[in-house]
Amino acid sequence: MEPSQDRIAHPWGSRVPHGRHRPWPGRVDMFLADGVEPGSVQRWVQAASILHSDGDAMDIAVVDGRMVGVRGRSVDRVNRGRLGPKDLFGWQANASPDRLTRPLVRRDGRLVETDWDTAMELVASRSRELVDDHGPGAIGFYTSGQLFLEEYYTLAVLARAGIGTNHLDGNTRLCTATAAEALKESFGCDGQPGSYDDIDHADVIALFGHNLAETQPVQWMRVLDRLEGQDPPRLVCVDPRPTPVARRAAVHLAPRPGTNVALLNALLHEIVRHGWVDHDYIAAHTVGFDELTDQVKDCTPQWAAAICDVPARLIGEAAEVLGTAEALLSTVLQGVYQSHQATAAAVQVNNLHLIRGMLGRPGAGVLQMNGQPTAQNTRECGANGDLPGFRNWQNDAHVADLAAVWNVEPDTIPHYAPPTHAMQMFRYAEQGSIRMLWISGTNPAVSLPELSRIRSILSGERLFTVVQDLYLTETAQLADVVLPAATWGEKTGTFTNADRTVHLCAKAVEPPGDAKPDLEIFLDYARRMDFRDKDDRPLISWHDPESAFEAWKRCSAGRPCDYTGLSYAVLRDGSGIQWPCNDRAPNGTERLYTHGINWAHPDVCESYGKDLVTGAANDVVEYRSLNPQGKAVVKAAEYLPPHESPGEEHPFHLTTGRTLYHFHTRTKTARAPQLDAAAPEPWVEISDDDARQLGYGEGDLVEVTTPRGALQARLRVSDLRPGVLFVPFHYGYWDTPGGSGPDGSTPPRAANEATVTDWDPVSKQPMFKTAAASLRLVRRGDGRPSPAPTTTASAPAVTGAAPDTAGGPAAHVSQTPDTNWDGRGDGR
Ligand SMILES: Nc1nc2c(c(=O)[nH]1)N[C@H]1C(S)=C(S)[C@@H](COP(=O)(O)OP(=O)(O)OC[C@H]3O[C@@H](n4cnc5c(=O)[nH]c(N)nc54)[C@H](O)[C@@H]3O)O[C@H]1N2
Ligand SMILES: Nc1nc2c(c(=O)[nH]1)N[C@H]1C(S)=C(S)[C@@H](COP(=O)(O)OP(=O)(O)OC[C@H]3O[C@@H](n4cnc5c(=O)[nH]c(N)nc54)[C@H](O)[C@@H]3O)O[C@H]1N2
Ligand SMILES: [Mo]
Repeated sequence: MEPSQDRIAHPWGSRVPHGRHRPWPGRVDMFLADGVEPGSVQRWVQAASILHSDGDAMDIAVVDGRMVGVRGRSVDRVNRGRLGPKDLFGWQANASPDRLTRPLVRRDGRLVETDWDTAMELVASRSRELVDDHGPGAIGFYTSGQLFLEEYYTLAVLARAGIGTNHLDGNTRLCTATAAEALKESFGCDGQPGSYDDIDHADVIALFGHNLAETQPVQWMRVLDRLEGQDPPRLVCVDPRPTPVARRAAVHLAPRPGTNVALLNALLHEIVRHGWVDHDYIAAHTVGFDELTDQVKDCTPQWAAAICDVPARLIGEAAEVLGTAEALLSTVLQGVYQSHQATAAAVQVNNLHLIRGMLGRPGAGVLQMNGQPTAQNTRECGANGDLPGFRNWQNDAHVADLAAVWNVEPDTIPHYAPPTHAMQMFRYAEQGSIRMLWISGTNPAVSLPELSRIRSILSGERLFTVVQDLYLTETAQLADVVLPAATWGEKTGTFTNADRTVHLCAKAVEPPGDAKPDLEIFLDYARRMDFRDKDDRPLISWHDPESAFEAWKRCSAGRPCDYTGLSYAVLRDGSGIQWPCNDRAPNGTERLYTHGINWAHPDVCESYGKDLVTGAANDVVEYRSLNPQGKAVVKAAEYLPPHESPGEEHPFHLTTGRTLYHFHTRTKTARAPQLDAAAPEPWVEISDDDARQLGYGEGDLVEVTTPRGALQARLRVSDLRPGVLFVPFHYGYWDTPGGSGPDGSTPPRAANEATVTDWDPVSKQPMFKTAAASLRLVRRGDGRPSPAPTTTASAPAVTGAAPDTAGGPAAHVSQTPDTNWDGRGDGR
C-alpha cells in the first residue's frame, strides 16, 4: 500500500486484495491541512460524510476551535477507514469566507442583514396571516436529503400536525422517490433489503444506471479490492456512458437512454425461458409471477435489441450471468430513477431478485440506492410525501396511531389525499394557491428542471419565499427571507445511509457568526407559532438533538424502521448500526427479508401499490384481493416509448448527471480548492463518431438546445454511446462562488436550463435523464481541451487529448493499513 497518494489523481487510493466471504480489510485515510501534524490535533470528533449516501464514517480534526482535517473511522462497518475525495477535501467549505452569518430580509427589493428575532417574527406573522386567511394549504415546505433525522422529524411534526398542511416534500423527490416507490410496490414498504456487506459475498454484482465508482467511491473501493482478491465477482453494468464501472464490467450494456424497461423485460424473458428461477421461493413468498411470465413472453433479446440499440447477443450474455449467479447483488440508481418509466424499471430489478430467490442471505440482495446522505431519514420521518414511520396515509388505523403518538386528533393530520409531491408544490406556487414556500437545504434554482420557470416562480411577487442555507445560493438570491444555517461539523444529529446504517455526527466547531442549526430554527418557529396538542400542551416538547431523537424513537416503535434499540450513547464511539434495532435485534439488522416478507400485509404495509402506467393508487380492497397474505408482489410492466425522442430538429438524447469531484450544485465542492480545480467548469460529452461526423473537436464551445432552453460549454470527445450528449448538472450561474448572476452577462451553463418538466407517474420523480436536444458550434476551441476530468466517465476517447487530472502535493492523503478488524464492526 502506498503510504500517501494524490487522491485527486488516484480517487480510489491503494488496493487491499479482498477475498470472497472474508471481512474487508481496513485502510485508514487521513488528510490534514497544510502544516498540521497528527500530533498537534487537539480533538478528533466523531462524524460521517454527508456528500453522498454511503455514510462514510470519519473523525474531524480540531485545533483551536477550527476544523483542520479528517480521518476515516476504521471501526465502522461502512468504510473501514476509507474516505473518498469529497470526504477528504469537502470539509474546507465550512470555513469559506462567504458563509451566511446573519439573517437577511428583502427591503425595497434588496436583501439586507437583520437579527434573528426580526427575521423569524416576519416568517411567523406571515404564516399566521396565511393560515387565517387562506387555510393551512397556503403554506408549503420544501426540504432536503442533507439535514439530520432530528430536523426532519421536527419539521414533519410542525408541518403536518402544527400547520396541518399536506404540502411537505423533500428534494428526495428528485433523488430517491423511485427507490421508495419501487420498494413499496414490491415489498409493501420502504426499507432497503440488502447491505453493503453483500459486496463481500456476491459472485455477481449488477449495476443499473449507477455509476458507483464516482458517486459512492468507497463502496467502489470495496468492489475494486474484491476484483483483486480470491474468487472475484463478475460485474454487469447497464449505462450509456463508459463509466469506470462499465470499464471493469464482464458485460456492459449501453442502452439508448429511456429504454430500461425493454432491456429488463428481455433479461427477465431469458431468465424465465432458461428456467433460472427459484419456484419454491416464488410459491412461498410472492404473488404475480404468472402475470410477469405473460408480460415478458415476447420480449426476446432481438426485440429489445431494436429498442435499446444493444446487440441481442450481449443481452443474452448478461441474462446468463444474472441467471446463473449463485449470490446476486443488484444496485439501482439515477440512470433508472430519473429516466423514462422509472418505477416500472426499478420494480423489474426487484422482480429479478424475487423470481431468482436472491434476497435475505449473504451476497443476495437488492440495493435500491439512495443518493443523498440523509434521504432515508427524509422518507422515514415523513418529511417527504409519506407519513412518519412508513405509515400508510390510506389506512385510518395508521393515521390514528400517528395521531396518538403526537397526541392530536386524527383529522389534524391531512390524509384526504397523498401528501403533495414537490413538482406539484411548485405548480401550486406557480398557480398561486401556495403563497409561502419555506426551502431548507436545497438549491432548486439549479437542481429543478426547466430553470427559467423555477426562477420566475421563486421570484414572483405572490410567493413569500424563505430560504435556509449556508450560502447566498442562486435560490437564496431570490428569497424574501434568508436564514443562515449551521451545517455538518457545526451541529449534532444522526442520519441513516442507503443500507440503513445509522450514524451519529457530532458538533466539532462553532458555526460562523449567528448561523444556527436547522433544528434550532424549526424549534424557534414552533415556539413562535405556539403549536399545541389536544390537551393544550406544546405539540413539540423536545429542545435539543438528543431529546428530538428520543421523540422520534417513540414514533418509530413497532414500525419497520424501528429505532428503539438505538441511543446517542449506543451510537457513540463504535460503528454505525443498521435499523431495525430493537429488543429483538439489539445489534441492528444486517438484511431484511431473511425469513420471508414481513411488511406487505394489508394491515401493515405502507402502500397498497399503484398502477405502473398511470400511477393511480390502489385501494385497500384491491390490495387485499391481490395480496391477502402480504407476500412480495411481482409486478409486471409493459415497455412504453419515451415522451420525448430525438427527431430532425433535436437529433440527440440529452442526459445529465454527476462527476466524481463535485457534489450537486457545488455549494461545498466549489469551495474546496482540490475539488474545484479537478473539474472547474462544465462540459458537454459527445461520442467520437458524432464529433467526427459533425466536424467538431475536443474543447470547441458548443450550445445544447432543447424546447425549454439552452446552455453553453466546451466539448469533451469521449467513448459515450453515439447519439447521446451528457452534461454534468453541478454548475449553476456562478463561475466562482459569489460571481455574477443570471443577468445575461455570461451565457447559461446549467444543465437544467434544458431539462423537461415531466415526471414518472408512479414516483413523481422528475426525468433528468431523457430529453431531445440539438447541438451547435459557437466557437472553435483553438486546441485547448475542455476541463472535464480524465480519471472518470468523462475520460477523453483519445488518450492524451487532455492533460491528466491531478491534484499535486495539496491533494496528498495518507493511507495506513488497519489490521484490528474482527469482521463484526459493531464496535461493541
Ligand atoms: N461525486 C458525486 N457523488 C454523488 C453525488 C454527487 O453530486 N457527486 N450525489 C449523490 C446523489 S444525491 C445521488 S442521487 C447519487 C446519484 O448517483 P448515480 O445515479 O450513480 O449518478 P448519475 O450520474 O446521476 O447517473 C448514473 C448514470 O446513469 C446513466 N444513465 C442515464 N440515462 C440512463 C438510462 O436511461 N438508463 C440507464 N441504465 N442509465 C442511464 C448515466 O450515464 C450515468 O452514468 O450520487 C450521490 N453521490
Ligand atoms: N439535470 C439534473 N438535475 C438534477 C439531478 C440530475 O442528475 N440531473 N439530480 C437530482 C438529485 S438526485 C438531487 S439529490 C438534487 C440535488 O439538488 P439540491 O438539493 O438543490 O443540491 P445541493 O447543492 O446539494 O443543495 C443543498 C443546499 O443545502 C445547503 N446545505 C448544506 N448543508 C446544509 C445544512 O446543514 N442546512 C441547511 N439549511 N442547508 C444546507 C447547501 O449549501 C446547498 O445550497 O438535484 C437533482 N437535480
Ligand atoms: Mo440525489
